Amino acid sequence: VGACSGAAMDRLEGADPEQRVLMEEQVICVDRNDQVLGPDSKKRTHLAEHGPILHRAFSVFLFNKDHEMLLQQRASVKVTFADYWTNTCCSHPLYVEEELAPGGDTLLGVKNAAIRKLQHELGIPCHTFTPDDFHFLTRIHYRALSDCGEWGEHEIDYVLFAKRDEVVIEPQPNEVRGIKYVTPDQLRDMFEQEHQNQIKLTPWFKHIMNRFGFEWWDAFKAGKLATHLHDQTIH
Ligand code: DMA
Ligand code: MN
Repeated sequence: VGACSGAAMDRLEGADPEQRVLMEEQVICVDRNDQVLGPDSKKRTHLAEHGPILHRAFSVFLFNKDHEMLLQQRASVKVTFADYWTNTCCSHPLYVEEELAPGGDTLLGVKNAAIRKLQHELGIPCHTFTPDDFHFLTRIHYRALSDCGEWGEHEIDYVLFAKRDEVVIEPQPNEVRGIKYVTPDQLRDMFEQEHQNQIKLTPWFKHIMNRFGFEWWDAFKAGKLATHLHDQTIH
């Protein structure tokens, strides 16, 4: 009876109540060309046994006045990649007009979602940013399973860079366990620590950094990010 009972079928049994509710959010399913297919729940799309199902996501990289990058350690109650260190803020635009393509502008939808989640995860007031403050670099299509193999990611991830001299941050404990600003050398040290199994870094963050991130970071510091913006290729 056990394995077939309703409770045992519920993959979120024992999960944090807030995270359980968030698993009902309707994310945007897309095809390999990032064309919208329709809504589906965060829960269904992230189950490994479903693929996971390809959906739209974003990754924000926020820098301070010295061009240090803000990292977060994901909360222990996150269903996927709990306790991993990662870039400033990641999530999914939702299947609502403001985050799909307001006025036909998909990128504006993604940026609106970024503003919403910077407040939700890090307590950065929504009025801190306007959509124009986010620089869109490129889209990355990737798939990765989380530790236990039951959950995973399969996304077209919009990479956004932003810089603010001063920002009010109040990490929300249900989402974020810790934060820190790092220089490129400090981040390279963290890559080394993860190599020695001392810390965990999310697969998308490692991939973005190794493929493009360090180069973009240098360009941003030199005021030369413009040549890297709005890449139409989905990598
Ligand atoms: C999902 O991030 C998005 C990427 C780019 C991995 P997440 O698991 O932090 O989403 P959420 O904060 O909505 O749980
Ligand atoms: Mn996802």
